[in-house]
Amino acid sequence: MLRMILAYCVTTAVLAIFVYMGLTEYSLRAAESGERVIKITAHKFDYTPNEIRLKKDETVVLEFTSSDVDHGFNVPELGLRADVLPGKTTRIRFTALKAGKFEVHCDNFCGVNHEEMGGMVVVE
Ligand SMILES: [Cu+2]
Repeated sequence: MLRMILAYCVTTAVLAIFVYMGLTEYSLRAAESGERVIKITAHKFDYTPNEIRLKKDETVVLEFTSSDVDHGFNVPELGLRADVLPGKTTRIRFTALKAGKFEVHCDNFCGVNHEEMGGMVVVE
């Protein structure tokens, strides 16, 4: 029994180290490659920032989080979508392949003004 508990603890610790190394590696790679990280916070019923400006063909890392309830971030014309959840950071590596102004809308029902929750992605 004691052996099983010990084996379980060792396995958990090893997995935790691998996960930690994976996350560190990811952050370092993003920083080394010089990719711009854009942090977006969703809250009832808006995004901060509400407008994101990108350059065409620029690869960025979008970091989403919510300060209250579950939201979505959906830009159908760019094929970009994320679940934006409280207490969790969602990262998406994204390259805008066309220029223009693209509407963002929340696609996870988040309350009375959900239908009005939106933003803009401007690709120059
Ligand atoms: Cu919402």
